[in-house]
Amino acid sequence: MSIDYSDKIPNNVGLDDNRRLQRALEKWQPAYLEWWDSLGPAKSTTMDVYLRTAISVEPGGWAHFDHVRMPDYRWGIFLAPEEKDRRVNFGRHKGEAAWQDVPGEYRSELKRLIVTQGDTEPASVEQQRHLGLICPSLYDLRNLFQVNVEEGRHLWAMVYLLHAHFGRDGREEAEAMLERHSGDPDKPRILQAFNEKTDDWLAFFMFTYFQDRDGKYQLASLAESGFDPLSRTCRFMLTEEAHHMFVGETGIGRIVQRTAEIMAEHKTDDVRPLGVIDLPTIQKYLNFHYSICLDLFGQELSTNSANYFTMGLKGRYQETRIDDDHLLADSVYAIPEIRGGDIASIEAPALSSVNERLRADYILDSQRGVDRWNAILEKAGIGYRLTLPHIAFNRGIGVFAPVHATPDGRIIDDAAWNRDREQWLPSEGDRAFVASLMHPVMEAGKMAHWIAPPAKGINGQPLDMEYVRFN
Ligand code: BYC
Ligand code: FE
Ligand code: FE
Repeated sequence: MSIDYSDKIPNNVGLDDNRRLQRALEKWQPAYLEWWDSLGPAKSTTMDVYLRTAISVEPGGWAHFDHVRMPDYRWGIFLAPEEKDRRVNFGRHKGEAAWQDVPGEYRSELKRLIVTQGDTEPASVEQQRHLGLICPSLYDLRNLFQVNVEEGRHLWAMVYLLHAHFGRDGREEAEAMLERHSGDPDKPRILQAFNEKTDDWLAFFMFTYFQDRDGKYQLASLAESGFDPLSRTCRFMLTEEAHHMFVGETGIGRIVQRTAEIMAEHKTDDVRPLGVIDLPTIQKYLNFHYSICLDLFGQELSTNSANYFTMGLKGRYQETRIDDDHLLADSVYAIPEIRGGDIASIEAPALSSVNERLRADYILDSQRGVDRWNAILEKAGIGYRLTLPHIAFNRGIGVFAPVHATPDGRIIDDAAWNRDREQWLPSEGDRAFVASLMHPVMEAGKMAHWIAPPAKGINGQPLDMEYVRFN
């Protein structure tokens, strides 16, 4: 199905035939644009950016590349194609036809899931607002804006569901999405990781590697939903998520590569005076971003998530490929607990542990990129290795929240934590050092000194193409 960009709101949901919904969304649109102007990418209004836009939602057929004036970008509403005879695939309603309308008895749970998901999208744009001013290259600037416009569209996707299916409450929730702001002391974003600062490009790449990957796992679980419009929306969003994680993985890979080259060339670990980011600082950023993202999966034992599962609203990762009864009535799952100052494991009802299971899937996936970064170090003959810290390290949600643990998983007391935390998490000095490297590089084909060039350009274009033009 192709998408008509002459519409005020490009869409494949038949907005033209639904005047009420169209009017509601057209009313929300100016507030959105005002938000984008004031809290979206800073100073981007004079730029033409080589962006990928969706022109069709069919698999493989939707990517169109062109220079777009940032203020002319058109956010639209796209759902993945309808799957014929789709069913609810898990929980109490397993086997029933998937719902096209919100089941009345699950209205508030569904709304909460959609609001929580929606809230993260504009939050990330706010967190990344100033990065364009200090971009390491036009290639990277373009990638930042690509991520930002897609996160903006993800907000549109959730706002569409709220307007189309939740009446007056939905409209109020849609407005509130633009009223909460990342880091706002009075009206913060819902999930803590979306209130943290993302002030430099090392943080940005860690964000897109780790935090967008939480997006992948949460969206994949929501894509299993028995509420079909949510499933279809999330399935389309997932096609965009891959690029966000690519930006993160290759971004960190390029930083690691540059540092490794300088270390090998000068035969030293002391690379800060040589203008690149030392590996221990990269490890500290990794520790921070990974640990705050583990919190995004919620508590190990969660009645909320058990209910979402039983109700058929939110499944497990790739639910339909799992070989079990999809009811989880009697099965168990191992979850961590603290026993006598040590970390142990107990069996818990699998139904209450779906948050923990999703976190475990996420951890496995997170390791893959770390292995690839280490392969870069190995190839350069550098002995240092990056690692994911222990699951107990620096946690704010769940069983580990009340304790302190080292990156290798030893429980320690407050005094030890306060003494050593700056060895494990970025200190103000570390952040100031990274910030000192962040000078904008805006000449086509040029790269900041602290990062290697990417292996190839966007969409088969040369690296020295003008990915962003200035008017
Ligand atoms: N921060 O029952 P529990 C993305 C609260 S990222 C603050 O364990 P539950 C993106 C919780 O609300 C994907 N509070 O948790 C990435 C509950 O409160 P009540 C975003 C937290 O309900 C990059 C209480 O603690 N999508 O798309 O299972 C760029 C008990 O918790 C946190 C989603 O998250 C936290 N981290 O919640 C752009 C999907 N964790 O009931 C975009 C939608 C828990 O005591 N959300 N709490 O008042 C959900 O599926 C679930 O709500 C959660 C876990 C995964 C967040
Ligand atoms: Fe998103
Ligand atoms: Fe994303």
